[in-house]
Amino acid sequence: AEKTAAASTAAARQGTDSPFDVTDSAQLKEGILRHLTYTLARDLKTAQLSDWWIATSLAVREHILARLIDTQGTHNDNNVRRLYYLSLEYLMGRLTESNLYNTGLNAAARDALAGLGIDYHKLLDQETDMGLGNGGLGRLAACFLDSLATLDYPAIGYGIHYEFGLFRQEFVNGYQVEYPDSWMINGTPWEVARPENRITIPIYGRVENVFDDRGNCRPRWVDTKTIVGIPYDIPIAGFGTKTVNLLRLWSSRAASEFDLQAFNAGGYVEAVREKAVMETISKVLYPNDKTENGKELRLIQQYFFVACSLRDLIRRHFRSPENSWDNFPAKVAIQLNDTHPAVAVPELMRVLLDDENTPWDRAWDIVTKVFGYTNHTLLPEALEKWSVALFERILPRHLQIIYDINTRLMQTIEARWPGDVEKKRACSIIDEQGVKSVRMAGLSVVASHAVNGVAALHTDLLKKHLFPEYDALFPGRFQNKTNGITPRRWLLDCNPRLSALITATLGHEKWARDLDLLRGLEKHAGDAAFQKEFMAIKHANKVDLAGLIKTECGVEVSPDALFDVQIKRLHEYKRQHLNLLHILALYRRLLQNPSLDIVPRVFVFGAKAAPGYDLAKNIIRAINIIGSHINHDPRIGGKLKVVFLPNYRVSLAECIIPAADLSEQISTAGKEASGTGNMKLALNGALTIGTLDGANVEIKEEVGDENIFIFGLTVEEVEALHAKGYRPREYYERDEELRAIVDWLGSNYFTPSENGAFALTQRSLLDGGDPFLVLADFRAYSDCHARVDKKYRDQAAWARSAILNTARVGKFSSDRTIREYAAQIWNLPAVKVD
Ligand code: B1N
Repeated sequence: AEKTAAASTAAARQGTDSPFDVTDSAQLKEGILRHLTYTLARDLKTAQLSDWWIATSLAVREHILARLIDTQGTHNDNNVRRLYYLSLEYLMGRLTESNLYNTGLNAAARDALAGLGIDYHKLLDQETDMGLGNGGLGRLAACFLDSLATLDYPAIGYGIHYEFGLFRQEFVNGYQVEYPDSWMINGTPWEVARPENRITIPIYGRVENVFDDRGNCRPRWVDTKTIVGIPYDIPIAGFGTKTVNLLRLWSSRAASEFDLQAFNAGGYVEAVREKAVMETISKVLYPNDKTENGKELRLIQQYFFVACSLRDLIRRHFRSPENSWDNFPAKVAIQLNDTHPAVAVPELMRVLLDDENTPWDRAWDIVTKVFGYTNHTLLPEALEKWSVALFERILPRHLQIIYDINTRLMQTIEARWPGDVEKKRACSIIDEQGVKSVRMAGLSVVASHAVNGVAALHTDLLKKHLFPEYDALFPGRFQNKTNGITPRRWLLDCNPRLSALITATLGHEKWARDLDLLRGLEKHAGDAAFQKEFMAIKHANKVDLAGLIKTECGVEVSPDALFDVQIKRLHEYKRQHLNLLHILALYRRLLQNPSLDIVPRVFVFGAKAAPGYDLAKNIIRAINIIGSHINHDPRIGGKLKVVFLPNYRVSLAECIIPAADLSEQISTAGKEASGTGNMKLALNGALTIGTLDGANVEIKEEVGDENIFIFGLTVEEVEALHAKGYRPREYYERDEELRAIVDWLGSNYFTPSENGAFALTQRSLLDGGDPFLVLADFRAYSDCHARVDKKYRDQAAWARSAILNTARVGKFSSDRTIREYAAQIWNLPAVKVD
């Protein structure tokens, strides 16, 4: 996107305010050239754009690393309390642009590059997304890191340095095809390897009972194999502050001693094979969003990064001579991002009990003081369970400890509800039904002093349906922390035109650190001139997106049409197929009445399906094939276009979101824990069409009923319908149009040479029982879209609502979310770095 003059001025102003030690573009230019020559060994004539990207990143990195050293020095010298965020996923996206904005060096970099004859946007486009996450959960972790640094909270993120992030998606004949994501192929200028901080951890083996010098029988974990973790550090620079925190990602290696042993035994080939197995651990991110498959490698990944991280943070703690286990809970807060890192609980217990000889009660007291747990979903298929047999083979000592935790838990339950077997069954960490397994959610709740949901509705349902017994047992432990998004990446960086208008209108750019200040735009919402400017910016963003659609999909779309956007993982509960049914209905209405007057629409989809999720993949194919059919039908005069942008990812979201008119948030009520795309789209002036689900409920409260399109069954109505017995065929038979389009979908009309191409999707709606109530909500959804259509024709009314969306969603800044975690869960003071 071309930057407007106003945006450049704003950027220039930021440049002068930079808290970093770079003063001007000349200094930056010198750094870029120095790295090009002395780091990359390139001369100006042969340097490729990717070389310039690396050189530019390294030139900026110097200043960030200087601040990183200052920040860590301040934190260490003052022995501050720190947050350690454990997450199996970090969906960082590109780093260069956000680092330029956060350091205030973007204007200087733009100038420096212009002086070198390099196109700034093309240079930034060289960067492959750091896509080490599946979706909302991983992106939330990335937004949290940005807010933690911006608000000067001492924090370290820990995770895995996956060699391959989430797969790259292409479409072939409408089918999703997956390719490995070689995100490091162009280089990784933002990370620093720290082999000197490597950590060695045991795995497998067995537990032996040995007698200590007092005759006590003590368990000892023996005959283990060894994994080495090498940390890679990524600096996290706050916006408009000197704080630079750390994201530390572990890469797995084999231990060299191990090689040698096997080698001496004559097993050279065997040793090399084992080495490869160890290096497999950090190879690839599991691409499943919400289906746990119980794979051994996944449990090893979880244990590997958690064990390395705990040893690392314990080492940090004991680096200060005044520290001991006594003040460990005063200095350490650990947050579990879902149950994926929950092995941290038995691992910290093991360290305390076995390595440190701590008595059980004291060890448990320390554990329950440091851990907090965030739950991100109620979907039963996402709740992690590990078979006891698998757990025992990989982590025999940890399994014993889990049993010991459970025995004490059962005693607590017995004391509270004497003789109540049902309560014991509900609360037990060991699931005895079917294959005996360890329930990681139960383990996480019991071991944490705070458990939180990610939106008000989700937290209520968590207490009411998932954990009612735990809620009764541990009053006050459950809290809500409504998700948020960083306003830096999701407005300032991705939408420079709108950012410039906001800055010019408010007269300052403080809004990027205090998003509630956007309320200052409210008074301009009814102003015709302001509305025109706001809509002109939306239009310009749509022109840009139309260009991208043309290159990516080969489809011509008009920026004057309504851009109707659904971007998120493909999942049955998110109901992309409800959107598809509406598209089919509009198409059919147009075929039956070609002069039908509807607002021209461009339907934009972006979504990856888990590789083994057949229904999700079938829905993708249906949208692709039906979309292409509609796009090529001359009878409808271009009134409908359907595009599915391939390889949806953070950097693509940054192009789509500023150009969206309408935001589709249409999950079955009660199923989407929060959603965060809903927040990003509203912030950029899209109106939401959505159900009363997740954070939509709170978005409605903020923007007001007139500025959002709410439809469909509520949670209570969904529960009642299921209770009385839901029969999708009743809706199908009662509604002529619905019946026609569902039949149409099941016919071979769109795939004349192929029968039953979309049978999977069609069947899920009828014989499959339509578990997510697509047919029940269809009519309300379709009627709601008629209201959207009507409003869009009144451009002044639409503009007013769009402006009010931007003005009123300040609550959804991740800065607010992080302040709440810091105050109510982590008890974490901010620390200014001078
Ligand atoms: O976490 C996001 C929420 O905004 C979304 O509503 C929620 O769906 C998402 C297993 C998950 N919940 N659970 C997962 C991801 C990977 C995996 O292996 C589960 N993701 C969410 C942020 O709170």
